[in-house]
Amino acid sequence: MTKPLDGIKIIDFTHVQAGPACTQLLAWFGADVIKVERPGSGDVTRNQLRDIPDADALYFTMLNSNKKSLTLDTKKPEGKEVLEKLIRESDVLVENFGPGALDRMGFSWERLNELNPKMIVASVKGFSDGHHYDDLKVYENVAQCAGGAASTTGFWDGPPTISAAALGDSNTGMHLAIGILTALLGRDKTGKGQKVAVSMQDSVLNLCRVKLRDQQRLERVGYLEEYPQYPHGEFGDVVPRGGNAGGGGQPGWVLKCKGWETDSNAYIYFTIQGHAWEPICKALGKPEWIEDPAYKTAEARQPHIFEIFKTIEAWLADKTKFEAVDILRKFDIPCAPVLTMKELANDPSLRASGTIVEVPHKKRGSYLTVGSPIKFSDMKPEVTASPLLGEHTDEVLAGLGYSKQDIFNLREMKAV
Ligand code: CAO
Repeated sequence: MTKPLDGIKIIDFTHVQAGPACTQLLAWFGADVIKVERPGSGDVTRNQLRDIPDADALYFTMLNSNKKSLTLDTKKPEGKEVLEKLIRESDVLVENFGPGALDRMGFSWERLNELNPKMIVASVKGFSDGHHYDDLKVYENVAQCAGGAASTTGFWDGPPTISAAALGDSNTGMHLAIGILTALLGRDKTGKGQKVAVSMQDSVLNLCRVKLRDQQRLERVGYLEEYPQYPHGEFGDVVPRGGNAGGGGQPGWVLKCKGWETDSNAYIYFTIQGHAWEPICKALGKPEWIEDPAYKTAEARQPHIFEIFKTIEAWLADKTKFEAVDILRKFDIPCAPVLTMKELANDPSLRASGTIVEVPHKKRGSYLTVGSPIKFSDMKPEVTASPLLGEHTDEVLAGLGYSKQDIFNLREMKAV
């Protein structure tokens, strides 16, 4: 089956997570992604947090499926020459080195554009070009702090908190993928490549959009009625941390279910959607609340929303999180069990949809990974194993016109 990105050749000069997540997505959709790695060591994640000695770590395998691996020392003149050949026949180069590293290697945007004016050059950096922090190296949690996520996550009486979701890394990679696809469409019209740049700070902030909304509301009216601080607590002049409150107009909270005393994930998320108040009362066996003026409107409920949550918890006390959701779904109440990684890994629906996939690997046996979260009617992205270090070096070099002897010589010079 042909895939939409078949024929698009991508030089994947990325490492760790932000860049690899982007190029992996493009590889699933058919692009020929050639990961360029330093001979002998490769992407640092091959060795990070290994669970099997001598086999690539899951951190690497789960972010580099469907790619080829070419080892190349791009600081050596012979390595630069190979890279230049590859650049001349590629459509996209993606990189997420520290600030200035590509320039220091001799591959500035101007030089790349000169070598191949049709090529799209896509970069991830911690901060955008020209930002007063644009010289900083950045990892996930740093970006979550710089992009507004940490100051607005967690509980009001605790410190700023990091989300487990990779808002700084994979999220930035997804933004970059959108930028690359847009630039490819643009190139169809203009025939020209361009530079696509995404910063981790900007990508986190893009996902914290509603918190910037709240900052402006707070400055105008002095309070935020959907936060737990309202109406009994105090507001300062910055958006506070709201614990597990719902982010929009629908109050919600994480509520204890049967077994919470021993199972730290025996919880559901319960949303009190305004227009679902009547079914909520029916589901909870509280029909008297439907017309009670103290409960009837969202405004009336807010001052004692935590008492309402307590009543719901009393109703949940003899129901597991799954039993509770099975009852509440019949009343059309937005809710879900708090699922653990173990439950997700074994979820039959996620296996059937290809969101959780088991991938055979030459050295590991097989590993679980998250497949494409994007589903298409005319294409099923297949996930294939991540490459071993340098697995495709000979194949890629031969494709560039290097003879067996040339390849031998490059190896002798430790350029590949
Ligand atoms: N051959 C020869 N040299 C190579 C090479 C190759 N194939 N691939 C990389 N290198 C060199 C680079 O040229 C660079 O050398 P110099 O610093 O001497 O110019 C060096 O390896 C890589 O530097 P780096 O700054 O990218 O690596 P680091 O481990 O010090 O920093 C990170 C890692 C992630 C903090 C940094 O790359 C960064 O800030 N990237 C941008 C933001 C980003 O994507 N962060 C998310 C990472 S996911 O959590």
